[in-house]
Amino acid sequence: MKIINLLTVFAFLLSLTACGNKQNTNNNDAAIPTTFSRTKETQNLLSNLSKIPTHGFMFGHQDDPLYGVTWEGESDRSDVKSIVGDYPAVMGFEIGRIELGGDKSLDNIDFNTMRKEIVKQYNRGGMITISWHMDNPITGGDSWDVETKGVVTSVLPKGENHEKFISWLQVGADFFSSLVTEDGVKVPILLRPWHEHTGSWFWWGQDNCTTEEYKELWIFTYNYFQEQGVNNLLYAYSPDSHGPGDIYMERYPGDEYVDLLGLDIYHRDNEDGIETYQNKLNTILTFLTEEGEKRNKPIAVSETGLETITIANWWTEVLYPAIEKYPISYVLLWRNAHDIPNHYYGPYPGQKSEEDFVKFYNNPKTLFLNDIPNLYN
Ligand code: BMA
Repeated sequence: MKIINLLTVFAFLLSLTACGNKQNTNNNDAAIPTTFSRTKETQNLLSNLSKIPTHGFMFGHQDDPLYGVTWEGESDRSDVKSIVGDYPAVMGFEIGRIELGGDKSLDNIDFNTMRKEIVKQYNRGGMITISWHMDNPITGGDSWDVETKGVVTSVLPKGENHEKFISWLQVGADFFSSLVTEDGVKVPILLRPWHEHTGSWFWWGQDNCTTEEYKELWIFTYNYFQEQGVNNLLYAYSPDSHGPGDIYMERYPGDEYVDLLGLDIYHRDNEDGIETYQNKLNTILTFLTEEGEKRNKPIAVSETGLETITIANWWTEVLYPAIEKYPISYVLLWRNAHDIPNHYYGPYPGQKSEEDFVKFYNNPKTLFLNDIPNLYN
């Protein structure tokens, strides 16, 4: 554990609150259930997420315990841990293609293995977030298949694929409900449904549905999980980096359906793109800081990274200065693929930014697994 102020941790623990059911006060929409419930641990996670920025921000990595640049499926291994001796505080998992009912995700991960790793991360005291690149229910293509328009229309009530869509959501609901520890605790998950919708590369993206349809898609999904008793989910809204303000909020489904304001933003074009990346982070995180305060919601960089980390001091000179002044609860780096050459965003032993990552880790504001207070009490 790095040296963090123990008094602050103590104050943090004292300030934890537990909440039960919450009444929904919006009476205008008949589709909204009048009450919803969350497990105690899930509600505690939400309260604790808002308090994390007092200490710094959590470090997260997608698929961290499942594989790394040169390995796959080795128990307790992690590229991040290989370098700094500690796991990321946040681990992201991807359930794309679970809807088809098969054993493996679109990234070839067995869902039973994924379930085990999710429960393990919870037992370690870490946080879990899940993304879902759902296939295109009209064409059977993947979520990037946007040639056929009207996919969202087709899955909404009255659409020709509505029943199919419900059956797909149900597979997800069953998976979330199956994330249970040996002691019977349901593992809290921060779900990021219908992410990066301000771009148009997914069938639920900007040019592929209307604002009203997008909101309906979100609210339908939320209500469906509620109705199925999935009470271990928090919901992250995570647009891509298409401008702040109006663009970010245009399709926001409403405060009652969102728990965290996220941002998916990548550093592209290597050295040439440093300024663009940092400026965008600054602009959008300034906006999110205000919105988060106004709406009483935690904020986060829900996906980021520079593919192949071509800049040796990227962690301390590019990423850190662009995010450290904002009250983000976490930053999540995208995956270290083992089967796609050069598709990695986290460090690994021998990678050129390794030393700089150790510096980043040693900064008291970057919180890894051993640095975080209990998230679930
Ligand atoms: C993308 C890429 C793909 C992957 C998808 C879902 O950003 O990493 O290779 O299939 O995420 O994990």
